[in-house]
Amino acid sequence: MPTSSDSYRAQAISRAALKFKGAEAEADHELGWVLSGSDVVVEPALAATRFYRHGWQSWSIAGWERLDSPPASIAIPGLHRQADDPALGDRSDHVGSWVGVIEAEDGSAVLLGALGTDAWVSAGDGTLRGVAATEIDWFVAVGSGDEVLNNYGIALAGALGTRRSDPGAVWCTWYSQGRDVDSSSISGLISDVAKLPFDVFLIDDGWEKAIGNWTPNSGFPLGMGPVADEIASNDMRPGLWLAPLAVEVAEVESWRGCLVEDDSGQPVPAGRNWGTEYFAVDVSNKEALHRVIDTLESVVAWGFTYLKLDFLFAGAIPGRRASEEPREQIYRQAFAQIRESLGDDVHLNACGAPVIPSVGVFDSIRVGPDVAPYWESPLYEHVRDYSTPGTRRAIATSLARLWLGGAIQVDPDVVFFRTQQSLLDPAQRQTLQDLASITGFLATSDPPDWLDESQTGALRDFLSQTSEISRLDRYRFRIGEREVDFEPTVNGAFG
Ligand code: 9PG
Repeated sequence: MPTSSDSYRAQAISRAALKFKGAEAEADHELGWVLSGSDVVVEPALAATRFYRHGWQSWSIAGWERLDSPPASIAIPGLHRQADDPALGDRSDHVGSWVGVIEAEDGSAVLLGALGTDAWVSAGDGTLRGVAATEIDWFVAVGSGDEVLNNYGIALAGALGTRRSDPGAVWCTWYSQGRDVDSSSISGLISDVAKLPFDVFLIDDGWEKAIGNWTPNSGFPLGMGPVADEIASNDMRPGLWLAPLAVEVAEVESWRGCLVEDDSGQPVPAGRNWGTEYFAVDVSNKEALHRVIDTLESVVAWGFTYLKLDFLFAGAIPGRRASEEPREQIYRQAFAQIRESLGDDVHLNACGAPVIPSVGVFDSIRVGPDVAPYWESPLYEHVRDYSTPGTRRAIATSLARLWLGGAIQVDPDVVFFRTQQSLLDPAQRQTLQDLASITGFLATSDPPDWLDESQTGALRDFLSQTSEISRLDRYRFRIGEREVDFEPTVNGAFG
């Protein structure tokens, strides 16, 4: 995917038309300017009408919102905590995590983005304000909205490092098997999937004893090692899902003293899933971090070298920890240490993860909520929980985060070819497949025996695609001979 977007470059406003306030220092950057400070303001002479909002973690909203209407918000307060940064839950202004862009009707835009962690950017009265927990560097750029975002991605890679790596084609159990996995069903799937050109066979949620107890349950009586061997002997890379920082109620006792707490010393609930409330491992606590590292090292020793690490935002929720350092800094340092222990050959895929703190440590990151074998859930109408699965919003969010590709491989989640157990129509399936082609991250969960001959053919073509891809504007792309327009998908996706 080209990251340059010369074909729709807007008039860049000049440095003279920008005012910087609150910065301790200012320097030139190849692609803009760098300010240092913990509370900085950029005042462009720009009649902005749109704000690029960037949500905190993989499942949070990302996209362009109109400045003259209130930002999309989560209707049920309790749901906010696993949908976006809990610290921003009561904000009603236009605010996003780490980065914000304001854009005028003619396409001219100004970006303010953190080159560090623990930071927010808000828009008000034609200005951008960045607030951070400590003094950090901020990147400022002018140009078209998409151009400044791409440049921010490049600047981020420079500041935080990049480990962008494409894992090849991934077959994942989740979107067809759910948690219903065991060694015999997996065995059948391995031999079927191996007949197609997949590189990674990923066992998602369902193999573990409990969230917080990362040992195999009774569905895997011989343990996970033999399963990894079976995957490897079928010429695929063994992949495993874990939520290493989440702890369900029944496991809290075993993690006593190792969890993020509130001011009264009680573990802070990070969210609700698996029919239980779950809590968060304090990775600034040495004992806790070592326990997480031991778990991940055992998994690698079993033979799994592609790890989908999920519900990672739990590691960065607000609360009391062993260290008083800012929470995202703690998260980032912990994963730097985890990376160091596991080595460079293990592919770490981040999911439900605070985005910018994951850059430079993870190889790839989920950039939207879960897809689902339906376009939009009827429940969504009432609940407005943007983190809930649904293909339309997954596409809209991932598309709005393509610029991250300059710093980390983006993962838009799996695509569907099946019609069995799916409500997606052909055009919806194609739109999802097109987005995956653009990101280069190719994954599915369709069991080969759910596909008819033509669907299998389409999956094969998808996995061996070589089409030239170029971006025409914010929503339109050319894929080979076809022109693809995501605007109808994105428009109203968060309404
Ligand atoms: C396994 C799944 C899959 C999936 C992940 C994650 O409540 N929530 O907001 C919520 C969001 C996503 C989610 C589960 C719950 O799915 O994204 O790919 O691995 O966990 O349990």
